[in-house]
Amino acid sequence: MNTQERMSRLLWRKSILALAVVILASCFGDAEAQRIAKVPSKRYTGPGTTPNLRNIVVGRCYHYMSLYPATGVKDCNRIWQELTDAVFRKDPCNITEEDYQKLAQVTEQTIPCDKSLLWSRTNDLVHRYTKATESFMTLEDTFLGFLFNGLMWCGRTAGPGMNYNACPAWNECANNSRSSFWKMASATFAKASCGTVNVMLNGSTDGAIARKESILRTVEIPSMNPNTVSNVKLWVIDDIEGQDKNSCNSESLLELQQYIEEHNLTYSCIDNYKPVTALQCVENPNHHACNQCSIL
Ligand code: AVW
Repeated sequence: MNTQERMSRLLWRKSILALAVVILASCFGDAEAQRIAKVPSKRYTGPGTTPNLRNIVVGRCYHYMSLYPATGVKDCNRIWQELTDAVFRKDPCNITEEDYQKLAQVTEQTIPCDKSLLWSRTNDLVHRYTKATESFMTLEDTFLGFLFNGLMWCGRTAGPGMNYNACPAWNECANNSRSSFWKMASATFAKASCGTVNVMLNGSTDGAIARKESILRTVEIPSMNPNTVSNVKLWVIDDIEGQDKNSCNSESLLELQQYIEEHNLTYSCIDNYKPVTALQCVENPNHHACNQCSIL
């Protein structure tokens, strides 16, 4: 066999070997891909990530700064980046409040004393009230709350990006991407609150005035600083058409008072705070409770 023949045989062997390697690799690659595809992706019961989430969050960020210049200049793209860093490539049932700490830092805001308005079981009324008066601020009126209010999001373990098909519902797992976020945001707001902190409660609901597992009880009251919060003032508001099931001297309120005082905070309570009753009367002007003589 001459040199040329030996060279061509060597080349032929190398080509066969390379081909075998390619075929084997693609077989194993396919097998791996099929194995992954066969693992059933976990189904969550909540809706998936809100479509166009990035545009909504970044748009709200610029909108808030234009509405409230006192917010200062925030880096809206960095805020999006911190959200994705908190949830991308992670199990949506294993996201903690700590995962959102950087997001909390880049959205930091000074909360004016005496302006915080917390709430429990009054979601609709409290926000109608702060829109109408602008004299108080709920969590959803703060920069962080405004950015994410009403939105849904979760990542996926398979790679970067959001899961647009389904996300865990609020109670589906303890540390889910949505509930951990709102706990972190509520704690941040309560810690930053000072002076009198107001709380709007619903005097017409059955059962406890604030659920045992409510964010108000489990996160906000324990997060307030007794050195900077001078008073926790509860407003117990009855539905205009509803019954007066709870008032400041009800057992449920006295129990909440004790809980507040156990956290070294000072308590006060007012039934049917008139500015809120007046707002209820805008929509029910003929109701007997809206008679000028009864609200004045
Ligand atoms: P709430 P909180 N499923 O009226 O004190 C779905 O009792 O808790 O008031 N969503 C839930 C669930 C649940 N089981 N539990 C709570 N939520 C969410 C931040 C949901 O978005 C503010 F600063 C529901 O509308 C207030 O001071 C909301 O929690 C305080 O937390 C209200 O439940 C209100 O939370």
